[in-house]
Amino acid sequence: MKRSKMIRDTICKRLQNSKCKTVWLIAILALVSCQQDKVSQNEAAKEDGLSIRRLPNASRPRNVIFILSDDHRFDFMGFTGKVPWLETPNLDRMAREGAYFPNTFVTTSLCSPSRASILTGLYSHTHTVIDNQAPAPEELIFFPQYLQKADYQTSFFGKWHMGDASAHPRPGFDHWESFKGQGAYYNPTLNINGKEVKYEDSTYITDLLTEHSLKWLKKRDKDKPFFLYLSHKAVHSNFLPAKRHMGDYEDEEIIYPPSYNTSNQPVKGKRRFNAPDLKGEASNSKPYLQDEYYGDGRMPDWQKMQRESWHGVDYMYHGRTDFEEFFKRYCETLKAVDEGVGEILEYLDDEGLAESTLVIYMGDNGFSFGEHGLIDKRHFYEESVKVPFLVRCPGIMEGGQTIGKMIQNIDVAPTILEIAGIQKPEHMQGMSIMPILKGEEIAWRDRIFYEYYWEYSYPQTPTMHGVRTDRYKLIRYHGVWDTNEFYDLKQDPYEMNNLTASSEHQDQIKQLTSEIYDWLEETGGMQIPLKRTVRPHSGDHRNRGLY
Ligand SMILES: [Ca+2]
Repeated sequence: MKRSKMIRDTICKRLQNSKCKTVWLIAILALVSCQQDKVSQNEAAKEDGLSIRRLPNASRPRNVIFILSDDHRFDFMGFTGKVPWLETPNLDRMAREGAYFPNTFVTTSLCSPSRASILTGLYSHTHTVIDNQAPAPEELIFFPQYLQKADYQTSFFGKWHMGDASAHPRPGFDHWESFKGQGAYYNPTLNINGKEVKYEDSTYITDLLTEHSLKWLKKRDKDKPFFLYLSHKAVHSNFLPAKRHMGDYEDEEIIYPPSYNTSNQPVKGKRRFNAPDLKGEASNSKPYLQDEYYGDGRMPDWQKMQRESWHGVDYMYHGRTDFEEFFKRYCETLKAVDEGVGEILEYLDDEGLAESTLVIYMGDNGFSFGEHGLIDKRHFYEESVKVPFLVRCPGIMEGGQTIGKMIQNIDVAPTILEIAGIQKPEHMQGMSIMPILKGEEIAWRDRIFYEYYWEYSYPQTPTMHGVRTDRYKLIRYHGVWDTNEFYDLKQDPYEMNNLTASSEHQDQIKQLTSEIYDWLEETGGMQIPLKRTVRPHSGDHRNRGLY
């Protein structure tokens, strides 16, 4: 109903401006006559949604290559210096020749919801993909569908991961290569345009996807612009590097985040797994005692509980994984992704396509490596919600830029459509960053909003809504008896001093709370999309194996 209402509102809005009355009359008649017929209504909406409008004065449409990695956090790149020994020469090159956006946020830090937001330009409560299992609703329009209308040749390579069950081709792509769900690092099976192909002999997925992307680029119709969506499985756990990179970082030293060592009291009766001799900043701080660090107005209890679960350092993956091993394998797994980026940039150089091709490198969500004693994503802390975002297009922008503006995954679709000369469809909730890339002064958002919805399979992290300005962050939990969080990121970049009970910040907390509700009301988010449970409690050791 909500989705139908949104599409209806969009059509009504457009009616006021449209010059093409006949088309709109047909759209109205179609809409009125099938009010009771959901299928036909969706068809009408689809027809409406797919009529593109060209931007006035658009320059020649550029080619676009969008490279998405999985669970790559924003600061694990060589040039940021975060991990001193991590080398990513090709991502560094993108930053040097293009722009780096250190304040890029996802609207929901989870694979499928974020992927759906990238592809639709919509918040999770609007596209309703809120977990990693349920398939995307059929009426969603993916932005490459508009590109096809604009005569682009389009292709998809890699991880789709909206709905676990199928790798079949999705709308918007002339050429399709994908796999089911999470896929496999070694010897994968690809669905290539509807046909399954099995690879053997230690074929490594990252290399395979890069190789096939280049093959498609070489065979493309050179008279048409192209759009390539390369969606890596890497660097999702369980991390498996390419054989040539395995062990490269074995002897390096891990630097633990200051908030790693928040508790020395494991859950009663449970063996403590990762209790290392802490190094770096963490070694100077004593472990916080449970009673001093967690509880009312301090750190939320769910955080303490999660420390000792599938997604926490004290019982990670139910005790099957060692933290240091985990950290190093992640960094090694990233190397093949970086090499693939290099091969693609090299191809563009060799073919004289660098000037006319926009290349974006992005992650679908961030990842915690021990901050707050957590691993994984889902929550609204910085390392979970921020993703790498690099963009290069020498034809339209200066290189070597670091741009601090807050951008989001919902901005990808409007941006790519603009560079293709297509006006942003009115239902899209993101904004094109093209003016920013060109150095134009425009009005831009000064805060971002966040949402995450509790999952049956990983019940450690509660439903939450949040808002972040350039200095403050408010996190509000829903459906759980726990403390909210409020941080001054300037004073407290590691988010360890919860100010939710601070008297001097109460007015600000009230104001930001009100802004969260304004956002939800304005964007149709005042209800939680509910999905059928399709899996047992896989990530929950307290209810293991139960359905
Ligand atoms: Ca992910």
